[in-house]
Amino acid sequence: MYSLGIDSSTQGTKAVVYDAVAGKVVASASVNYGRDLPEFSSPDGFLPNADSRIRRANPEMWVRGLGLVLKRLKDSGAPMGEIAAVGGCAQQHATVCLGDGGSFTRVDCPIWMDSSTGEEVSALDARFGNALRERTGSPAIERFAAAQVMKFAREKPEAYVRTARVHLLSSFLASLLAGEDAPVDVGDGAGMNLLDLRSLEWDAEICEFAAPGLAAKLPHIHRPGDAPLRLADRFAEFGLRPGIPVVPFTGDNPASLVGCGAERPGCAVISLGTSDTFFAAMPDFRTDPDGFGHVFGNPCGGFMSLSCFKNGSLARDRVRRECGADWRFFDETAFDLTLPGNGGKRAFPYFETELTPKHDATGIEANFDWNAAAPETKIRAVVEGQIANMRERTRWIGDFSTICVTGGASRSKGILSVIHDIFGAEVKTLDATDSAAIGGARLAAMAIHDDGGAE
Ligand code: XUL
Repeated sequence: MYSLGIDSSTQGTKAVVYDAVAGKVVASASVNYGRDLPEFSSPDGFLPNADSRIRRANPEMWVRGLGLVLKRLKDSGAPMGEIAAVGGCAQQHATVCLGDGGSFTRVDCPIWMDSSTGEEVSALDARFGNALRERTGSPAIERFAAAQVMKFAREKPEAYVRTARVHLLSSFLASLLAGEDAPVDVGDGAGMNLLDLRSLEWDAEICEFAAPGLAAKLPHIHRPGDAPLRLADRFAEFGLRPGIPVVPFTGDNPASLVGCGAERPGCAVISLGTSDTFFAAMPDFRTDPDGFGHVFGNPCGGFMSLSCFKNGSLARDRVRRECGADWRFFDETAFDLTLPGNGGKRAFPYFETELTPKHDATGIEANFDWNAAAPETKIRAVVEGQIANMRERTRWIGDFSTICVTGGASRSKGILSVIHDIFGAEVKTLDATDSAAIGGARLAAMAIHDDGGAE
């Protein structure tokens, strides 16, 4: 008995068919928005904009990504008819606005990379101050729904009024699969600045301050253990069995926590993707005193911590290209040619406005002559800069003797050795790099179990 896990990430959609008993992926497929859906003019998964604070995408691209990945999975001969439940996740914080008939009332949805809501963040801060962190697990954050919807309602009041439902991308995709309005899960829902993490209810006061009538436009909340939805008939087209459980989708980071088997406290996870993230299951509710990190719901119950670094894999790729290096050189050779510590040479890539710490998009900031340095020196300097910054900014989460590293860049022996050196921890990787999709599939497998089947 298999489960299906879907991950709608920044740069594409992935799907895995997972055997939860054997703990392995039996089939997979992927779609890259830049290569496979060029008609959306989003080579990196968002519409290019000269203002690096504005990062938006056409939601139709995510709908097409879902259909295409299922078609590819079916065409690859995956055992679609033996799939007993569906789960999944999406990039966090992207909001999708729907009118009464389900049409989009906003065709340029802000994604997690958007940081154009400085004014709204100041207004939330001025009104709620520290209470926002205490109630929702995070201070006012540019990419979160409260600030994003506040801006939308202010700039496009007529479109906001026509909006009947404000979904996260995760709950929107689950709605498509179920053919009915899906709830927001507590993992992804916590990344909105709207959810009271103690009561697991929408905070009526913050919602109303963000935009008039917002609470009524939000989906209901799915708590760990609530009943799943059911797959809509039209997915029979892909060989799936209508009526199988669909577990409400969560965010890609909460899903990765489960995909790495780190849903119980003990092991931290570093996910190296478009964003680099550091997270761990949290036994108690504790917020970042410096205000950069977040507390999210853990889809398996309780909480998780998370710190997010925006200049992740796209920054590494840009440095690699600027160095004229291939991936083998970037992932391995550069680290064989240099020593840990790099003789004190360190560089920080700020190609996108950074979240942790807050920093404008100024490009490379190095403590040595960047242009004159050898490629291997630049590469180690950037990787050590990224990981040292991560270490400093995640001390509030705690010390861990084991770190599970996932995401595309976890294939890099060089990066893994830097994580080991800087965190002083044992470093583990998964056989598959798709921990977010696997996490969705594992959550679905738990629902088969609850449904009377075997995990
Ligand atoms: C987490 C965050 C990113 C996205 C990437 O808060 O913004 O990690 O989830 O998909």
